[in-house]
Amino acid sequence: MKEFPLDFCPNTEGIFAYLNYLVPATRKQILDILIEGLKRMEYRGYDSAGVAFDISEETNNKSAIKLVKKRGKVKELEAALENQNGLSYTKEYDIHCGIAHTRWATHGEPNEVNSHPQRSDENNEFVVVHNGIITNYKDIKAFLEKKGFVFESETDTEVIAKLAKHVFDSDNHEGSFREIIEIVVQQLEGAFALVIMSTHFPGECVATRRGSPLVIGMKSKAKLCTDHIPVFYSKADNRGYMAGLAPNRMFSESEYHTVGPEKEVEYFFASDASAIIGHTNQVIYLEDDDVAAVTKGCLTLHRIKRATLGEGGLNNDRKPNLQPSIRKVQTIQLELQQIMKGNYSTFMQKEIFEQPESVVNTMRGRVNFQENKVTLGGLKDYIAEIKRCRRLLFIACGTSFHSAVATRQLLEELTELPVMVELASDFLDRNTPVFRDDVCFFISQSGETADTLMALNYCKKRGALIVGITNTVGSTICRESHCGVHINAGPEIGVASTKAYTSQFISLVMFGLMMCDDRISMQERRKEIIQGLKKLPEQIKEVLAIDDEVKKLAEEMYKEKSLLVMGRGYNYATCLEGALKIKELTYMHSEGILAGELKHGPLALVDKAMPVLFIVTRDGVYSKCMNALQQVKARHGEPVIICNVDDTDTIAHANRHVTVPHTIDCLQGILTVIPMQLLSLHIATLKKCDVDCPRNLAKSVTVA
Ligand code: G6Q
Repeated sequence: MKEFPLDFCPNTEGIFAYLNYLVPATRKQILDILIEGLKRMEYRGYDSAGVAFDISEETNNKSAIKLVKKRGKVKELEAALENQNGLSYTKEYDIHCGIAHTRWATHGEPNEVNSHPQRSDENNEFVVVHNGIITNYKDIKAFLEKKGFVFESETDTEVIAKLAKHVFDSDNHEGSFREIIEIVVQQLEGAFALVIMSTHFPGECVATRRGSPLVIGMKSKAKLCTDHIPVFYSKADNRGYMAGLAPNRMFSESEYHTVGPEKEVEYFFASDASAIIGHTNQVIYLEDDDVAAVTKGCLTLHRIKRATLGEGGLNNDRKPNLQPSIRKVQTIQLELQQIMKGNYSTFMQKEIFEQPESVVNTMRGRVNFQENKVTLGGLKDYIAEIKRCRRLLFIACGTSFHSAVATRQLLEELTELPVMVELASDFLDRNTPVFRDDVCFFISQSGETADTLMALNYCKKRGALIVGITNTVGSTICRESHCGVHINAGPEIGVASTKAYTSQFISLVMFGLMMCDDRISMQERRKEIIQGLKKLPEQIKEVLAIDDEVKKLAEEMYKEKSLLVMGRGYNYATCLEGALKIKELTYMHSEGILAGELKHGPLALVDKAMPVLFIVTRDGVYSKCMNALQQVKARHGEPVIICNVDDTDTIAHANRHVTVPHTIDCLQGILTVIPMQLLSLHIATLKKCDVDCPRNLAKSVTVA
C-alpha cells in the first residue's frame, strides 16, 4: 500500500483505558465504560477502533487478554462486542484493566489488523494502544525480526508491544512492568502517547507520553491522600537498560499511595479530558517522558532521567531547569460538551474558526517563507514527469470541485499547461478521452467519494498518472493514487466542508508554485504568492472578526427564498462554493452566477425582490465586475457586496456590505469564501437547521 510521505500528521487518535481496583464491575460495565470513552473522542476523527480486556474467567483463571477490533465507527466495535460467543458479560471483576483506541491511520490502511490495540504475539502477552508516530519503527522492526518476531500489521505501533515482550523475555521475567516499559520507551524516537497492559501483570497498566497528550483521571470514595503525586527518578544503566531505583526517596514506591493501601480506586487514562470528565474531575496531566504505573491500585509516576542542563535547559537565573519532583492533581472545570466542540455551538462553526490554524498545518514543513521555496514531499519524485505531461485534469465533486475551479486560472498561469476541471460524475458520463501523458488529480476530503474514485479508476486504466489530494490518510483514493498530497486540515466532522476547502485550495496553489520553481520569469510572481500565503492566517482571523456583521446580514436574509451569488475571475469559485454552502445548510435555493454571463440570461431574475450577493475585489476583473454591478442596480437589484476593506468606490454601490482584507488576486478566494461560510452557518441556525448534519446529506458519498 503506497503511503504519501507525511510532512505533518495531525495527532487526532483517541486513547482510553480504565482500571478498577477493588471496585467491582461486570464485564459489561467495563466494556461500556471503554466504549463510552471512545465515543467521547469521536470528534477527533478516526477510521477504526479496538479494545483489549481480561478474559481470565474464560481461561480457567489463567491470565489472558482478548482483543476486539473493527474498521469503521465505534458503533461497529460496540456491535462486535455484543456478539462475542462464549464471553460472560455478567462476570464481575474486583480488579481489571482494559484499554481502547480510535485510530486515524498514519502507517497502514484502516483495517482490523492495523487497528489498535497492537499485540506482542498470538497470546497477547503485551498489548498496547498508541497515538503519534514512532519515527524509528523500521529499525526496531528489523531488530525484532532478526530476533524471530513475525509482524502482522503495517503499523509502527506493533514494535512497541513486541519490544516489550523482547525485554521481558531478555530479563528472564525479572523487571517490573514499569521497568520493562521504561526500557522500551528509551528505544523509541518520535511522538507518542501509549497505554500498555500484559497477561504477565494482570490488573496493572503502564502509560507514558512524549509529544502527544495523555491525562489520568482518578476516582475513589476514599479521599485522595494527597493533592500531588511524587515523581520517582530511575536511571539508565550502561546496557541502555534499567538498573534499580534512583536516589529520589521523598517517598518509597511501596509506601506511597494515591488513595491509601487496599482502598478502592478507579483510574481513567485518555488522550484528552473529554473522555474522563463524565467519571471524575480529578486529573493529572502527564508530561513528556513521564511514566505512570498502576500496581496494586497505587499510581506512581517515574522519569527515566532527572532534568540535566541539556534536558531541561536553563531557567531565568540561568540555573538548570529541574522538572518539579511532583505532578499536581488538578480539578477540571470544563463541561464535557465544551471540550468536544470547544466554545463552539457546532463542529462546522469550530472548523470555520480553526482555519487560521488549519491553513498553517497545510503549509507546515512545505513552504519556506524565507527562501520562497515550496516542497510537497508526496510529489517531489513525480514533479519532473508532471512537468512533461500533456495536460492536467482536476476531478472532484462538490466543494472539492470548487477548490479546483478556484485555482484553475493560477495553475494555467504557473504551469502553462492545459488545465481541465471536471465534475467526476459528468466526466464519467462523457467517457472523456484520457491519455497516458495526462496527469489526473483527484481531490477529496474523505478520499472515499464514489464518483471521484470511479473517475480515478477510469483514468488509471488509461495509463494516466494519478495524483491524490486528500485529507484522510489511508483512504481509498490515497491508496489508489501513484502519489499525492495530504492537506493536513485535521479531521472535518461537519458535513458541509469548510476548512478542507481552504486547505485544498492552498495545496493546489503550492502544487502550482512547485511546478514553476525553476522559471526565472515567474520568480517575482511566485514570491508575491508565497508572501501572500504567509499573511493568510492573520488575514483569516481578520475576516472571522466580522462574524457579528455577517450574523446581522443573516438576520435580514434568512426568510428569503433564494439568493443569487455573483462574481467572476478568481472569485467565481467563491460564488459556486458560497451558493453550495447556502443550499446544503439552509435548504434555501441559491445559485453561483458568473458575472460575465449575467446579460446572457440570469439578469432576467433580477428585480428589487431578488436577493443578490456580489463578490468584487480589487483584481484584474474589477472594472468588469463594476459593470455587472451597475446592470444589477439598473434593474433595481439591491446587492449585498463582499469587497475589500477601504474600497469606498464599491461600497458606494452597496445597500449593505462586508469587507475582507486585500491579498494577491489568486488567494483572494480564500478570504472571500469565509463570509459565505459564516452567512450560511448563521442562516441555518436562524432557520433551526441541523448545521452539522444537514438533511439528505452524508459526510462522505461512498455510493454513486
Ligand atoms: C460540501 C460537501 C460535499 C463534498 C463532496 C465531495 O460541503 O461536503 O459537496 O465536498 O461530497 O466530498 P469529498 O471531498 O470527501 O470527496
